[in-house]
Amino acid sequence: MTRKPAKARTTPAPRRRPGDDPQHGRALLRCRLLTRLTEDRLVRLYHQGRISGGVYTSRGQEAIGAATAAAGGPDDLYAPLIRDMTVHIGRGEPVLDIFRHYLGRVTGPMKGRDGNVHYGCLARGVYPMISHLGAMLPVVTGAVLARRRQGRPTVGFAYLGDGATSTGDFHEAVNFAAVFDAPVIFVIENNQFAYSTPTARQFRCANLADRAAGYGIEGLAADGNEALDLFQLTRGLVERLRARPRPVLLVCDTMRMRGHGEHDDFAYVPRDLLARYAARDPLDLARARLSAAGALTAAAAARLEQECLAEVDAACQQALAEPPPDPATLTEGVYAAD
Ligand SMILES: Cc1ncc(C[n+]2csc(CCOP(=O)(O)OP(=O)(O)O)c2C)c(N)n1
Repeated sequence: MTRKPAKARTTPAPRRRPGDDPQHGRALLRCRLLTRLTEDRLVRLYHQGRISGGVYTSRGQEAIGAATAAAGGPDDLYAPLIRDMTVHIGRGEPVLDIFRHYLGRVTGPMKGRDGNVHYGCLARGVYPMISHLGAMLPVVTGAVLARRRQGRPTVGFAYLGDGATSTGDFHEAVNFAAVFDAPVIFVIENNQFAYSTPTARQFRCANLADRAAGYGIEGLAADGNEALDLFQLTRGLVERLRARPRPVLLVCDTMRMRGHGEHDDFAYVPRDLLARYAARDPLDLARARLSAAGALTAAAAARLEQECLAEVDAACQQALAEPPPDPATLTEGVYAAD
């Protein structure tokens, strides 16, 4: 019996774009996926009344933290804000510790004692934030200068939203960093709204990167939803700042796809604006790009999602089973013990 010749495979040849890097591309996707699944679970816990405090998600802007967190070295400093869970995860914060912290568990990184968005890990160079807009910017600037005096080639990453660019702290930190050549990347996440205030009511310049000239520094405008391009750009920038220390404004265009927090129905956000950015969802863009480059099959994408979901499930269940702090220890850790 004669066998029919096997049909020629019709899979299209991979289309690589400049900057495609399968290994980093998959790692960045994993970071964003873990973040999205973690935040989805936190939103559910919030609506179940199990979280005291608000939940402010990064939905739609996950690429910025993922790309910039991956671009730094082990001795660099990061000051993420409420929407920067990809920075925490990208710098190595276990998802388990995030659930512990949001649920106020004694086992968490802050021992269940601080507001649920105020967490970090100094050992990993990630500062716990405080809520006052702009307040972390001078902190990072000063810390980087201190490191430099110790002979350490640290670069700092200070995150802020478009709204925080209207604060005095922003001006003071950027001007101080410019005058003293502090190697700080001010990562401005322009997500089009500061709570209900649109960017048209926040600044007049065409792009916030234009402000850099007034401080005598470099300003870069980037697409905040394309993680791989942003990663390549930031990695190059870090190398340049290590060699020649100075601050840079890195303005990333993106969109806040939810309300300011889960308590906010964001009815004031134009639906066509949301639709425009929904078509450029950073996770969808990443999956499409990796798959076009021949670096992610549909099966591998599904496997990755299953792995991340299992990690989130296990972390959430474990944290829920752990205890809050003992009220008898309330005053412990408030004052320095000598
Ligand atoms: C100095 C100061 N003013 C006001 C607030 C109240 N507040 C908290 S978040 C927020 C909006 C922040 O917008 P933006 O900086 O663009 O960041 P986004 O929430 O969009 O990520 C405001 C007004 C604050 N925390 N600090």
